[in-house]
Amino acid sequence: MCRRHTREHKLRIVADFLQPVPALPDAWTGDRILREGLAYQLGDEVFAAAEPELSDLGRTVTDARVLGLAARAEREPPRHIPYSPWGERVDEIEVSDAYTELGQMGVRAGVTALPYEAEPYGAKARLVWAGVVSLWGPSSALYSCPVAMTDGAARTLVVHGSHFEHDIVERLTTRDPARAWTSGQWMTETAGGSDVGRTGTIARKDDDGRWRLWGTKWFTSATTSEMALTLARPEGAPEGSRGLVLFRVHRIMEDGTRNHIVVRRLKDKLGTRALPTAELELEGALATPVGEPEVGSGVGRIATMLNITRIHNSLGASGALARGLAWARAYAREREVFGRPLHELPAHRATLTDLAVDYAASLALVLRCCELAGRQEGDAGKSAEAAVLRSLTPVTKLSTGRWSIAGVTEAMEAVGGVGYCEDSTIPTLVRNTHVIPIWEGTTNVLSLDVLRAAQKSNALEALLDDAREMVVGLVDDPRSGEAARAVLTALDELTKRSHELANDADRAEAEARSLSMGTGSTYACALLCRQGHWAAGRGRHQTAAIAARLAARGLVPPPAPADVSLGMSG
Ligand code: MFK
Repeated sequence: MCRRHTREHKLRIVADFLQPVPALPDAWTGDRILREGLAYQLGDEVFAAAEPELSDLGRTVTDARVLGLAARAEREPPRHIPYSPWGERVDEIEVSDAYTELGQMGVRAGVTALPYEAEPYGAKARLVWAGVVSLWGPSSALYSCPVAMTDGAARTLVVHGSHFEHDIVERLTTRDPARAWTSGQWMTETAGGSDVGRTGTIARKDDDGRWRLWGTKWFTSATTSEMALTLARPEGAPEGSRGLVLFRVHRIMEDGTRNHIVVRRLKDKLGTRALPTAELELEGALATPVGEPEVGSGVGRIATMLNITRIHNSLGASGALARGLAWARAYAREREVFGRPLHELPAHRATLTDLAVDYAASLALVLRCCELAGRQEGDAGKSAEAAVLRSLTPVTKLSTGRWSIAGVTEAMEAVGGVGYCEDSTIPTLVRNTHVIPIWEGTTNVLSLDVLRAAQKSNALEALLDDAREMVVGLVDDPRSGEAARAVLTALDELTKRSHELANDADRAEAEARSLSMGTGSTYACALLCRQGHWAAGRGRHQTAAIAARLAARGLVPPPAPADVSLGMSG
């Protein structure tokens, strides 16, 4: 081959291997599902008031600078510095300044403040906040984790704490990054991860009346936080959750000295790598009970925190789906295969449609949680709504968690080989999403929580009734009618199953997951039917079509296997 031909050949190979560059769109204007969901929930007036800040944030979170910060935060994992150069035990944890900057950006945007601000959104602040977190979260390199726990801690102190903690709540909910604190949530121990009743940390009261904690916390995320809420068992208190009390612990004391907390090591995790997660030894750490230290009140009080962090977790799931879908769409617009643009190929269009359905269903569930939570927080909520929220929170967390794993994996496949390569950043999205069903209670633990809520306060019945009310008037609607009828059939099936399980505890546990997943899909479909009907009145028909597709996929999974021993046999 002559030299000229060799050069042309090389150039052609380079050109063949060049991929067109997909650009993530503006996260607000590029996301019709989020815009319509918020418009529906907020109403015209509040939506118009909130849109400028949402639109500014949406533009920023996918610009090159912020995406660059997120990528750098992931590349620069936290570092544990156990000792000072002079041998003093310091247990400092260094995080990437890119990670810190992403957090400051969130704090300014109100990711911890908005739900605590009475003006200008009132009881709808939690919904506007959901919009802000939906935009910022997927670009935050998991700074969304400390934000979740900070919000949960603030709410817990508001509900169960004393007026002495007012200044702390102000620190946790400020928009000023220079004053802002974050909080951890130290629940997990080696024996008690899901089974928190097995918590081994002991609380002892000193002669001077101060409480000190002794024990090991095995998986503590955001370990650079100024404070944390944690459970401990006062000496002599009974075994199990009946003996636990909730405490507030500060990493650094008011006089600037370190509390008695040793960092054993940082965790080497599959994902969430920008986020410091550590094993901690509490060696007489000074702590303050949250509220009166009534023995046995701990789990009930930390549940206030869990119910908030589970909403954050669900926003993490829907945000991951949004980001995965945005990547898949951006790529499909650029890529040509088999002589046609990828986005025109029917098989690919069908796949992306189902991805959009999962995202819309996730977002509908979590926005409904925020609507109800906002009214409860503003004391405007009715008690029937409290029951709906009680079971909707675990149902939303577990459903969106499962959907997000499947969805981001599908998005990676949609981007093909490039999506499998680290420098595309899509593997980071996939890895980070894998924590979503694990922390804040696994799918099965949350399914058992749905049973607990059903048994203690008829909360599952309240949720199913709520869905029925949403769709009963829509059965003859030309666009939403068929999906509405499917919802009613699914509700009958779920009600029948839950009644059958009432007297068989073992069977109820085996069935809890399918019952909960079925409730998630059915309730989401009811919400989308209702929103789809509203949107159709404004000339937009996509949401009714999404509800129809969700219903056509089947709302209630088959019951658990009759013989549950197969998984463990042979
Ligand atoms: C993108 C952002 C992501 C967010 C990141 C956050 C990172 C955080 C990292 C972590 O900390 S992960 C660790 C999370 N750990 C868990 O989620 C624990 C999982 N286990 C459970 O959820 C168990 O269901 C639970 C420990 C709550 C139950 O334990 P028990 O000992 O079986 O409790 P029990 O006796 O059933 O309930 C005790 C009380 O709490 C009861 O009230 P009473 O005392 O009035 O009877 C329950 O009704 C109440 N309770 C339990 N769960 C509740 C609740 N109340 C309201 N809501 C709930 N969810």
